[in-house]
Amino acid sequence: MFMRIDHIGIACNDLEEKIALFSGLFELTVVAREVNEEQGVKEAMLHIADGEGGGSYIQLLEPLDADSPVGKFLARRGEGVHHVAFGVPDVAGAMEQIGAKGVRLLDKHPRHGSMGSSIAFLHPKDVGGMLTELVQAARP
Ligand code: CMX
Ligand code: CO
Repeated sequence: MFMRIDHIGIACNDLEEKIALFSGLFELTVVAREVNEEQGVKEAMLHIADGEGGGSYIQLLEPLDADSPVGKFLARRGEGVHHVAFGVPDVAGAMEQIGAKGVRLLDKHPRHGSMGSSIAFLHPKDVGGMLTELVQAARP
């Protein structure tokens, strides 16, 4: 079902500061910057590698407001790893397959993710405490 790790999402108080940190430490390049109102984030994707059906990235996330998922996470736990995203060939199919196993889907339908992808989230409490994102990358 999973083809690769698409990205690790990191919650940040200050996006520009963390872009400078990660790109400096690991020699990574920012390949996309977006505001995703629906997800309540301002974000940057730092490219690691290309792979089957899409690439691998670090996703840096600054909340647009305190009430958003990342805003609440920062208030409760502080900066750090917020979620892990896995590449799938068909996000709607993966949602159906995983939902049938009793995992709570946080999205009824796939939503818009970074760089034209389609995404959906699984409840962390049903995945060993890991907030999990499914990603179907945009067609090249
Ligand atoms: N990782 C692991 N556990 C988490 C978590 C996270 N990121 N966020 C919350 N939790 C835990 C809480 O600690 C809480 O556990 P306890 O009951 O043991 O304290 C439990 O989940 C439920 O918490 P809650 O108070 O209901 O939490 P929220 O209202 O903040 O909702 C969640 C949590 C996961 C349902 C919500 O953040 C969500 O729907 N996330 C999906 C969307 C998202 O995260 N978008 C931003 C990223 C966008 C992108 O990647 O493009
Ligand atoms: Co993500």
